Amino acid sequence: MNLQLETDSQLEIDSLEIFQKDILEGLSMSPKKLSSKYFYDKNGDRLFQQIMAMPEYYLTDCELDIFKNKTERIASPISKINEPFDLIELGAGDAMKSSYLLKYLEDSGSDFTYMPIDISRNILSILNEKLSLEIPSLEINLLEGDYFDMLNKATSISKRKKVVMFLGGNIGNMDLEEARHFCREIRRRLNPGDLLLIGFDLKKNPHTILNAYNDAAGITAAFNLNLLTRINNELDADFNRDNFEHYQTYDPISGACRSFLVSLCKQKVTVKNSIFNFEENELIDMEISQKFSQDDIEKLAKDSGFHIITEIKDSKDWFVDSIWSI
Ligand code: AVI
Repeated sequence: MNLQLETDSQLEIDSLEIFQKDILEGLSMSPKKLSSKYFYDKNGDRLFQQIMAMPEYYLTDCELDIFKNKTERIASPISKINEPFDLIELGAGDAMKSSYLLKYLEDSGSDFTYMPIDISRNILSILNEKLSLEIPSLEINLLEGDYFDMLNKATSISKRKKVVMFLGGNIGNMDLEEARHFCREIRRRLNPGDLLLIGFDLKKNPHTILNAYNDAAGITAAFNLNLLTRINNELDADFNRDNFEHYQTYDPISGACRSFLVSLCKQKVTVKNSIFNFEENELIDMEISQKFSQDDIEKLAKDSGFHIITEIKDSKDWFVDSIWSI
């Protein structure tokens, strides 16, 4: 027990060091950049829950429509794996969408272990409790940590076939080069017969997309500004949130939906004894939420060594879950 606590606090120290290094490096870049992967502290998690419930934010409902109403189509290529397999979900959260697939596979007699990967121990224990009640016969192996560390662990634990899922349009929070690298890294860990299921938000009416990230209630703005508060709290910094404003763009040609914070005045900010100067109207690049065309998805699959075996869209054709094999 003590050993476990020591390991946990060492993990916290390590991740704080990485956080500090990334933030200081990002603020030294030109243009300044902060990674949206750091949006999700406790308050950020709460704000993201609010975003998912906003009328403008369609992504969650679209993918839920797929998992809830087209479960059989999602399950079809997975059910064809005629041997025991592991179903690994990257960033599983509370498995709200995947639970429909898990139930379907379990009810139809598939022999599999569900391996949710998440960095949040809290969310994994909530998920475990929820799934144990909803699908008591489901075999679950919780993997807490970084995606690739845990994927390595999963591939070393068992040599069974693998189905890897990456839902929610999270692939869009990487630029195209990072997404290619990410998919290639997954590819390296898979074998023939394994599958990868990725959720992509599709290019659509640009107003619909921009509204989803530029909501009237200002929750997305608060979600971005919360990272400044997190840096203040964890890295002894003195960002004044009132001196920054959220600015969102969408380029319908490239599909890049980007969020920035704009410095409203010339100002200095101290983070861990380093001073950063901001000009009036200087930007911090905060997040990309890339939108995809069918061609973009095909190119990404091909460039990272996969081919698409099936795709399932929601009833509005706004979001697609694409299933790939190698
Ligand atoms: C988690 N991710 C897919 C969200 C997105 O749509 O890019 C994060 C988000 N950022 C602002 N709103 C939602």
